[in-house]
Amino acid sequence: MLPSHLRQIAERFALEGEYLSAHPYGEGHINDTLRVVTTGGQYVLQRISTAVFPHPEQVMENIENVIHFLTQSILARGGDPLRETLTLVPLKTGGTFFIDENGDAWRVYLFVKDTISYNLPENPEVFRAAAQAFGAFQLSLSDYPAQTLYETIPHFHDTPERVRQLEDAVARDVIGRAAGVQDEIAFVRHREPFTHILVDQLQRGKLPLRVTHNDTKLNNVLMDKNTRQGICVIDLDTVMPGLCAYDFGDAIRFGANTALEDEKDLSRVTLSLSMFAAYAEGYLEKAAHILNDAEIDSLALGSKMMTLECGMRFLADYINGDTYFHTAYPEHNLVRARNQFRLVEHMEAHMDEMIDICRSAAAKARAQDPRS
Ligand code: ADP
Ligand code: GN1
Ligand code: MG
Repeated sequence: MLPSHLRQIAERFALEGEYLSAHPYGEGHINDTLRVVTTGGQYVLQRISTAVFPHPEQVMENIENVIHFLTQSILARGGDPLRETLTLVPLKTGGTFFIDENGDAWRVYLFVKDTISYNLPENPEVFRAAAQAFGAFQLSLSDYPAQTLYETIPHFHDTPERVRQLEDAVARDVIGRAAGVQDEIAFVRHREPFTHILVDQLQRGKLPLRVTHNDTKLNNVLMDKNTRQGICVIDLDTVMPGLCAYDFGDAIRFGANTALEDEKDLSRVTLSLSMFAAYAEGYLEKAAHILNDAEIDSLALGSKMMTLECGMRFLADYINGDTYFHTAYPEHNLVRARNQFRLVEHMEAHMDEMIDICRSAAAKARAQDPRS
């Protein structure tokens, strides 16, 4: 439930002009997002979910520092930071967020105008443009001191830990839903050994820890309305140390699915290899020069890993009584989980092709100058 005094909340921030309106905006599953219009401009007002992010002050400190770092690199290349990264609007009393009487945190960003965010890429070119934006984001943050970032959600993409969380949900079975989802639980248990592959390679030093976004779904990049280029990577709450396979994989999970992630008709859920190739080419065009060969081969595995992991997170949330993701109806999380598991099966059938596509795209990108 949104509070009725949105105007008072918005007016605590240094907005230009007089407050006119605030309306729910976007399709995010975690925060509450509102578009605020004043006589002087437009803003995004967000309530950060403190159930998801128990330390909003750490989330905000990460974001302030990452935005500052990105701003320097955007200015160095002659870009426009007001359009190419998020801009926090301070409180009139200073600081970038406040905690309300319920313990919820609020913040305001400038609204990046003349942009669109997609929930399904309308063609491979849109997806390639998103990939270039996320690849450039990865590249820009490659010199960021990763150890200075807070882990805003510990073990966020630690997939074996996500299996344990699912098993814990099944064991507690708080609202008696586990009996009805035995096939889905078995699907995950059968793949438990696979969930260790990336974290093992990280532990053995084959895959380096990088600063990653960790939530690279298509609607977390704003595209220019006219040029359809990806201009601004948003939703920076989960920027923290991670693997490039997480960022690549999560983007594929969402955007190379031929259906929305909550499509009920599973016959519509397949992996689009042309979307996959467009994303691999766009991402690697920007990032191939900083990735090692093991990382290139981890991208296809990461796609399956993120899809399986997201499916088990939806399933665990369904069993837990829908306490984490926003849902629109009682079976919503189960529908999402089944959808993700179907996509996993398609990825398993095409894994060799996915790996080959990434290798070819990396070879092509490495033969070119990354600045061209
Ligand atoms: P969530 O964590 O809930 O996904 P987001 O930060 O991704 O929240 O915001 C939800 C949606 O709001 C985005 O997908 C995007 O469409 C829109 N949005 C967020 N920030 C901005 C912004 N600064 N300018 C324009 N649109 C934005
Ligand atoms: C959430 O915040 P949003 O809607 O961009 C979630 C992601 C999931 C995604 C599934 C902090 O992303 O991890 O992959 O839903 N974000 C968080 O759609 O848990
Ligand atoms: Mg989002």
